[in-house]
Amino acid sequence: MSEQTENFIPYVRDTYSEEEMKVRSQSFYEFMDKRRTVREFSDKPVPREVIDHIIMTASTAPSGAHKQPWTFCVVSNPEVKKKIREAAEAEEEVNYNGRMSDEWLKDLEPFATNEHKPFLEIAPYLIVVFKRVFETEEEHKKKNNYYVNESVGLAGGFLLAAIHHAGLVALTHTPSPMNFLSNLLDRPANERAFLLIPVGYPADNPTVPDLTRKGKEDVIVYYD
Ligand code: IYR
Repeated sequence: MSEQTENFIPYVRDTYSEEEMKVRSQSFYEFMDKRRTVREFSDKPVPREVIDHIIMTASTAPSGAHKQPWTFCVVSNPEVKKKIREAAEAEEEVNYNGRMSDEWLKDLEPFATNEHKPFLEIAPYLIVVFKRVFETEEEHKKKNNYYVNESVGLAGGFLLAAIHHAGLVALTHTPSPMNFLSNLLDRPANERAFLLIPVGYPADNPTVPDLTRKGKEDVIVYYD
């Protein structure tokens, strides 16, 4: 065996017939198509084990040179949630009153968002996804991570799919700027906040905007 393959192991996977693949791919699509961003949460507790499973699913995402350049901070402490809400609302207040363009504000109208973020205190868990822009193994010695945004974006997608699969809901929240999260959660200098994701059960009878998704003719271009 060549040197390169010495530390390779057999890849084991589940296999399906073409017919099974068609059924599985369609039913997974239909399942994922039911995912919606929800802004109204219940405060009903969620078992921590579920959160662990969801995050470990996110952490199976591919990453540049398998550096897994992510840290998931899970906030359930009411005082910390309150501080996060206050800091996010302070930033959003500025966003909605001058920092966002008129076009941007118009584009957001269908979602009825505003600077008030009660979900940051109501949802039982806030998952704060941090990207790790580098690693420090020894003092003053930086080790590179690669394709950090792509890698953490993929992990975020896996996270949302796992939340949906567990039967919970999430809101992909990107208060900006987000550096207040590093301070409030006392994160090290190599980490930058990437996404803030409240997770939990939806409130009773939640509503979501009446959206449609692009069809396959709009998102797929085949080159046969
Ligand atoms: N960060 C703001 C504004 C906002 C921006 C986009 I683009 C959205 O899809 C939704 C909201 C907020 O969280 O309200």
